[in-house]
Amino acid sequence: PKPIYLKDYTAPDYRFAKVVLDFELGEEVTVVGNTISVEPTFAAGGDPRPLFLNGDPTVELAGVEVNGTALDASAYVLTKKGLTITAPPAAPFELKITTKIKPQENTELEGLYKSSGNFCTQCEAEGFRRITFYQDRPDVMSEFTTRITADKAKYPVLLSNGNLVDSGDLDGGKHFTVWEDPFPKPAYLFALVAGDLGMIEDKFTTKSGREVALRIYVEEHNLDKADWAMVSLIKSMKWDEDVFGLEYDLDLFNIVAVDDFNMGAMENKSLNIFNSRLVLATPQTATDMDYSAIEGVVAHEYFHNWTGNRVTCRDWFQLSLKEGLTVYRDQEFSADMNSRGVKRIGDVARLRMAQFPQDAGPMAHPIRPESYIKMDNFYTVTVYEKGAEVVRMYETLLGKDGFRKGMDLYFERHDGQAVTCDDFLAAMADANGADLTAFKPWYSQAGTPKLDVTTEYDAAAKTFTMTCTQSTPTTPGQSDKKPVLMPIAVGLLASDGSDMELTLEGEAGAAGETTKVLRFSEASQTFVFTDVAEKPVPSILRNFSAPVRLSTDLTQEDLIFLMANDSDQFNRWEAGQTLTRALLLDLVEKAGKGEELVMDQAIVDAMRNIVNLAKEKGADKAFIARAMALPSEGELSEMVVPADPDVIHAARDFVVKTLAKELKEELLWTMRDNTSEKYERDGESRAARTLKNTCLALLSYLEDPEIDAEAFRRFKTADNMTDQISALSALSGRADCVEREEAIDAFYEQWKHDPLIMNKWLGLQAGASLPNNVENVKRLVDHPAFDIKNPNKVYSLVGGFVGGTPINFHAADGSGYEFLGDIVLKIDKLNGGVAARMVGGFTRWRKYDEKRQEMMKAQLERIVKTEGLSENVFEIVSKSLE
Ligand code: DPP
Ligand code: ZN
Repeated sequence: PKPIYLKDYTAPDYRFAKVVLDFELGEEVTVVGNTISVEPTFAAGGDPRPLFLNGDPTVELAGVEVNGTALDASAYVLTKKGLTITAPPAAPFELKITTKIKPQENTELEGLYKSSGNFCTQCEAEGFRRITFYQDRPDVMSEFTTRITADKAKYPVLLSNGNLVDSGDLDGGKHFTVWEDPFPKPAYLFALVAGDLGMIEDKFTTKSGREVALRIYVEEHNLDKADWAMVSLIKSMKWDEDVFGLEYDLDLFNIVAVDDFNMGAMENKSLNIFNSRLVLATPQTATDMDYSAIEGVVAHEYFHNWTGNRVTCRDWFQLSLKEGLTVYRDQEFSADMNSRGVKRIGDVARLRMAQFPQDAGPMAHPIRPESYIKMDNFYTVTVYEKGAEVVRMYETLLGKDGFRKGMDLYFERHDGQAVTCDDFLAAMADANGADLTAFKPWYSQAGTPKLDVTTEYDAAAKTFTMTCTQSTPTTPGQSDKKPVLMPIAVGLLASDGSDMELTLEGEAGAAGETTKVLRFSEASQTFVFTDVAEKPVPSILRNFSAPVRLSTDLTQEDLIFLMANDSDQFNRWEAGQTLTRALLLDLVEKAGKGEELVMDQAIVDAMRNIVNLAKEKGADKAFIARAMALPSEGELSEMVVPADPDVIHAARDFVVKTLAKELKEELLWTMRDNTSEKYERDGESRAARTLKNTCLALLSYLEDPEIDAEAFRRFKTADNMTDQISALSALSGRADCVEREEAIDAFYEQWKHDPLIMNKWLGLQAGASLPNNVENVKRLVDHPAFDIKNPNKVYSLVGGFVGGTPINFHAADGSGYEFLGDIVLKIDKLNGGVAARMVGGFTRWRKYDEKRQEMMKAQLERIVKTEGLSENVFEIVSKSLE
């Protein structure tokens, strides 16, 4: 397979003004008519230019006509990759392609496929070419009309993008609908659904008075589970008007939930298709985390209507233009709907856990990648989450109003266009008269920048000096890195814990400013604060103002002080993380040498203070729960070379157990004090629930039969999924827990009819730190609750195992590696995209000791040599071996 390069981009020679699709849906064969109004974009005269249409081996070509006349086979060339019309007419013409496809055999779940007996589509990034031959590239935008014909009894609901303009019954028990989408769009936003579905309906009136019908389609038996998605949709529509002035632009907005879906959801114009796990929720079946995810993703896909659909990407290298921006928008939405600080902490924790490792490994790529073999492999945490951080930095640098001005100009300039990340940067810069040249490397450089800050207080001059140094580590194919403009938000704390007013040397200070954003753009730079009355404790990188690895000269004492006093909630959490991370790394080193482990009392005390905050009136319990969570084994393994998962596990386990022992009384008290009689879903109740379950999780480390018995009681009496799964989790992590099996079996019996809950059941067992857990996981592969064709099941069981406790995936005998190697090859035969995500477990093989390296590498080599491997897996594996 050959890579495609950004530097090779050229604009298309042909424009597609209009497309009329005609689907004849069948059980054996589906026939697709595709009539395109083609217009050359080059000047008349000269040699004819070939028209290349992407295709796929699963699509059978049944006819090609130009202006109503069938083309002779000598006038086109058909290959596995597509169809080339060698010498099309020089003037606008009508091209008609007829294809035959078999959606019922489509296990890749890209293009048109079947899920639970219904037809649905997924076309991003390159799925449309699995339906018909087309210029399947986002800079070809077209007006679509779609006619769908199908059996009426089996498929009473027939949907596509835009407005319903015609429908009716046909002979032979069939019926049809015709849909027209007035907004030109790339093929990746095309969607079709045909099925037997129930629907809930609501409406929203936009601020300029358009009445929009909102419909959510689900399988009939799930009709009671769609309300939260509807509430989330309505809140999103309102928020986008209030915050960005962006209104919805059609009279109908549909969401359809399907069980078999590679991604989370898809923003097809006016017909969003969702993985059912991001739509369906009742308190009994979904956790608080599921509710938040639904809220965030419904918003995300809705927000794409402007950032993605109205303004789309010129080419797939620009993916972050829509994804980074839309993730930023959904993060802000969720922050406004919930607790802002806690949301930020969660997002940064995720960035660190998933994106930093990617940026440090063989798959490291800039948020605007330079090449790909399979675009599906670049729907990454880097493009999404780091991309969102980059968008957030504009906001931090330009201010909220400046950012809004930039957004307004972006839409003013580019509505209806397919554009690039450079266009976005230009709109931000031009709207604010700002020079953002030094910001550009964020788009082109991979790797997480390192930021070092040292400080000095001069008591006589009353100055506080910060010296900042930056460097970005070498990443594959990129050794020469430039310094990059990053905003560093800083506060200075006085000895009473209050924020000082800040004046920066050479700058007029705004009165009362207590957080300053430093514009740091050189390799090294010094910033001086003046009129600093006493030696401050600096709070650096407030709200995580840049996605970097920060190191400072803060002492343990400073960190404990910040934990207690920082007005920036993110940095209060961060101080605790920095403190415990240092302790854990120290213990990892000691454990590695076989030395005795001793707990630092200062940290026990600091943790005790955090737990005790829960007693205060108005305590932010969601924050407390967050602050109680220690850096994960995965995060720690990123910081140790070579990483020994057993040693890291032992050190972290020691710390958690010691904390549980030392704080047992406080934890028990807090758990019970936050246990409510009855389930409620308001923010306060959710926060109390999180805190209670965090306490329970810690207490379960005590291996105390009384606590196990209490967890079991909680498991049996829970009136909601959050509590039930938390109690089950507390019971299922240890082999010696007597209630373990009983609880796992009872949960299965209770919920085996619900595939989404079975995902939780599989995931929980897969990630457990039981000795030799790989054997359990192998048994579960053969369990009726598992289905290798369903992405959610694979993500839960295989993903849960690989991403769960590292001691099992990285078991010293290589059994975890062998399991992953075997199952990746099986999945790859069905769905290359899903297999590629799973094989990612091997990408960081160089981080481990020699023996593990050898075993992981052997798996990678075995996989890459396999005949018939998908391009998806080939790309990830070959890059890992480079
Ligand atoms: N549907 C995916 C998302 O919204 C890809 N666009 O991120
Ligand atoms: Zn998206």
